Amino acid sequence: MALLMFNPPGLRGAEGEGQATQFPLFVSTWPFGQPANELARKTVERGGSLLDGIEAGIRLTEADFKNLSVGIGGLPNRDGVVQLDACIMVGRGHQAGAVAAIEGILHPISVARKVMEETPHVLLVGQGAQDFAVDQGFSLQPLLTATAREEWRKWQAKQSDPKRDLNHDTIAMIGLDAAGNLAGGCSTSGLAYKLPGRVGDSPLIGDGLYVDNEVGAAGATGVGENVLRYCGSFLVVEFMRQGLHPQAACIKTIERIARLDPLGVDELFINFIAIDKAGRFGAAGTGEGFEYAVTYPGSSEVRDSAALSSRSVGAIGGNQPEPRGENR
Ligand code: SD4
Repeated sequence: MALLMFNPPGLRGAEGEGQATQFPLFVSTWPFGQPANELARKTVERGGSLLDGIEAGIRLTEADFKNLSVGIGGLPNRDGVVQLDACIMVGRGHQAGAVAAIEGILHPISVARKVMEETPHVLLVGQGAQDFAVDQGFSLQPLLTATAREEWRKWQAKQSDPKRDLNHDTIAMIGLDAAGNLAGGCSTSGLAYKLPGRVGDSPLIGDGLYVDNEVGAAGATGVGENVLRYCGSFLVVEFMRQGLHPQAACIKTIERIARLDPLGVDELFINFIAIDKAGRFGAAGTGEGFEYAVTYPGSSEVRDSAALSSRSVGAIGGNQPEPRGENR
């Protein structure tokens, strides 16, 4: 397998750039993570906790109907129903909450937080998740926008595979406060036109998100099937535990997955962000074009991630029937 091409910003990051000098630090996926980060930072500056910041930032993205892959406006499943996935995690106490395939609730990230704080459980799914949300005072509302319905109708007319190339817009956000505590959250409508009930990496602890208060935090975006078969975010954190810079840990995780997976690096379509306890940060994707947002007092910017393949971000993935190529 032909490994690997790195773009220069990625290499520079891996060699030591990417260090917050003030806190809180928030890092999230994609350029739309920047306003989410900035709201998160303001929330903490106004006296909120790190988790309050993560929740507030992700809620901003969930409420943006122009984002076709998170919250309202998210593209629906095969049957035209928007099913959302989210999780939240705090390093201190190693607590987590999540919801998957929840319908009719605008802010799954806040329901995930309620699961963490109000129940002895970690993950609620489907009808049970919705019933819990309603019990907690969340109101039900339609999430399928006219634009998303139109896209779904076009897809129905084509009867193509679940769409995996358009909406790489999941938000994963990770943060570090001045006391050295970490937290994170992740929210998505998942792959467009997925089978009803399909759950990706995003709400699964260790896959779409992982926070370890001794080491760091990581989050993922891309084709969930290619992350959750490898415990992707957990692996990033474990590589940081071994001493790697967050960006090098993201790169090494993708190399590991690309080595094992029949799809190979060009067709995995996965991306990771990471921060460590010292405030260093980085990101890597299989293809070119994955950007991430980094915000801390005095600085807020969108950065290029390292890329391991010259293919652009796009997607198709999942379990493959037969290994292809050498050593697979
Ligand atoms: C999923 N990882 O459900 C999500 C989709 C995504 O950018 O991240 N899109 O597989």
